[in-house]
Amino acid sequence: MLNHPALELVAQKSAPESFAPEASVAVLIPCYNEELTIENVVCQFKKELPDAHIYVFDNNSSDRTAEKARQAGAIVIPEGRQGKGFVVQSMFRQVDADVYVMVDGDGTYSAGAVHELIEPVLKHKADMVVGSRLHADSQSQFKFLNRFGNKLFLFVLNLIFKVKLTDILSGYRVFSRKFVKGVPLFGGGFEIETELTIKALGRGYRVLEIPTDLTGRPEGSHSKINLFRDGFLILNTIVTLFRDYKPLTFFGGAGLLLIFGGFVPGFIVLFEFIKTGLVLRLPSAVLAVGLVVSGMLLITAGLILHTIVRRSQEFDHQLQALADELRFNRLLMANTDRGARK
Ligand SMILES: Nc1nc2c(ncn2[C@@H]2O[C@H](COP(=O)(O)OP(=O)(O)O)[C@@H](O)[C@H]2O)c(=O)[nH]1
Ligand SMILES: [Mg+2]
Repeated sequence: MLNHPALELVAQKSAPESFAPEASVAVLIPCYNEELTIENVVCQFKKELPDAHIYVFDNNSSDRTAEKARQAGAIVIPEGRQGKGFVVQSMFRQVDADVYVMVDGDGTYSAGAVHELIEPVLKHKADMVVGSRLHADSQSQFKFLNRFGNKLFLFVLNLIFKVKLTDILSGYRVFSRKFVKGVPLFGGGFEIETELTIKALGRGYRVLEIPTDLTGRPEGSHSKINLFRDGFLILNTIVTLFRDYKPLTFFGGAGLLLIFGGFVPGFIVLFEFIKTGLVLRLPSAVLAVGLVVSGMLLITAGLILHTIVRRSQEFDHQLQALADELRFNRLLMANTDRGARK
């Protein structure tokens, strides 16, 4: 198990969750036209986790995905809004469990690895465990462009959020109930994994990566990801969440750039003025003032937003503490009831 030192920077959430001794596990499989593989995926997870409920969220598949999943013993739930992100939003809202396993329906992840991924959540050591396909200990079959795209986004995200993650786009994850019920998600498509990772970091949840292998899809099965459209959406999500979660760095950085940009024409005008006593380049003077004033405005916006984000984080923390207390009381009452009945 890999407990990444950088991830320990992530603030620990308050009171530990108290799962019942027999914690319920839900396996969530988002699916769009996966008739070739879904049966096998459901059967393998049933074998590994015989007590778990397996949910296949079928997103308007035009093939026999739903039928095959049902035959294999999964609970099939249809989702009308097309897109993996919308499906994940529905899964998180509709399914009730203590531990949630999310995995692709294309059979590219190993069901056998699920125990290693679940353990940290069961032992209250993590709120989100990510099966990392790009870790040095993983043996993953990636297409060249996919590997390149993954590494590029990884580099940008690690730089912005000052972490050392090894995979931000993995579809194999395990979540605690607190995470699933506490994180608001808005992404509709393949940007959902990026959103899950950034919001987990930004909101102080404990994130853990465990190396997992990725195998290729079988002959005739096709990935639904569109490199350019989805790549753009993922980048857009990183930038948007950077703005929302670190406004001072985002606006402050842009503001400083403008101010330094304004120094160039500003100094030229200033030196000429010192030498000749005249402002010979009026447009340069106006440009310099414009850039510096715009930069200062951006920094001010960053400072205001930073305070708002801090305050809302405090508010969020208090809400989480309240939710923890309610959950704890509910479990206590359930245990007392059980004891009284015995
Ligand atoms: N429900 C739903 N699932 C989707 C959609 N697009 C892809 N998926 C599923 O999401 C998982 C990951 O998609 P995949 O094409 O394997 O992406 P990749 O692993 O990045 O190549 C698979 O189980 C797909 O069936 C969609 O629009 N709706
Ligand atoms: Mg896949």
